[in-house]
Amino acid sequence: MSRLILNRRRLLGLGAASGASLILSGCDQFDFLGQRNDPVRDFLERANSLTYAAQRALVGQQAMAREFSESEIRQGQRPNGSTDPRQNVELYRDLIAGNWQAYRLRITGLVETPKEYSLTELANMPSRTQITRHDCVEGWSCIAKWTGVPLSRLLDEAKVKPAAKFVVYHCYDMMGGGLSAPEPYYTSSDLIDAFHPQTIAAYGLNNTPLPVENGAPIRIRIERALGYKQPKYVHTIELTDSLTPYGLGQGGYWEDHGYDWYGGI
Ligand SMILES: Nc1nc2c(c(=O)[nH]1)N[C@H]1C(S)=C(S)[C@@H](COP(=O)(O)O)O[C@H]1N2
Ligand SMILES: [Mo]
Repeated sequence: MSRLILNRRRLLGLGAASGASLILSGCDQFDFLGQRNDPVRDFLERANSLTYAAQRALVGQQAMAREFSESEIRQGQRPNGSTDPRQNVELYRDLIAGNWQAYRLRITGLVETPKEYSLTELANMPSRTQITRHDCVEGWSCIAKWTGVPLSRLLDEAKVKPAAKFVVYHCYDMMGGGLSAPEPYYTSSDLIDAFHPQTIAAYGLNNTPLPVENGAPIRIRIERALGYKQPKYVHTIELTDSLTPYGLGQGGYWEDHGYDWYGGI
């Protein structure tokens, strides 16, 4: 553990004095990294310089989001934001018309082996099912049951390159329009959240195939983050070392419009 701390301090460019608050004595001390409002975690986020190796080393230390029982599912998942990209995205309309045969989930960017998966391939991989609570910043929550492939598995198959620091989730649906130019929805996470055991590429909701209104055919669940960090209609997952090239550079559609990048609960 002391080597990890040293590495992190070096990565963050901290001198011995400025890093004083990061000097920790045991593994238990790392639990704070699972608490989203912790000032040290905030500091690490702002530093935005943890490498792949350093972020992976922290994955095991992460807290799990609370899981619920079947009886706590009170209603269907309330659709919000984009609910039907068929209306303005021809490609999406065609994919549905073709019964998703042509759909591929792509893993690209800073990976050794770019990958693409059909829905059938994803459905045949080991899956994870979890009942969690979705919290939207607009002031509502829903408990729902999500089924999908652990994202860590897909990322491991693609072999994330050491230079990667962020994962960008690209979606089919277009936001804005009217007076502003349409912008595709996207969001992003660090590698800690991407490799978290509850982070899944979900194709099932409450024992049915994921409906269009909730993000068919694939949405990513990042269970310890707010609703806008749960991208629907995902077609591409891109590993990168910088969020600057995407949208307005803040790491997501809502993030570009003022929401916090971290979006933790
Ligand atoms: N592609 C895409 N993903 C999105 C959105 C969106 O508009 N488009 N809205 C976000 C917001 S703000 C919320 S609360 C949830 C809503 O998911 P739901 O429709 O399944 O409830 O999706 C998030 N992911
Ligand atoms: Mo939301």
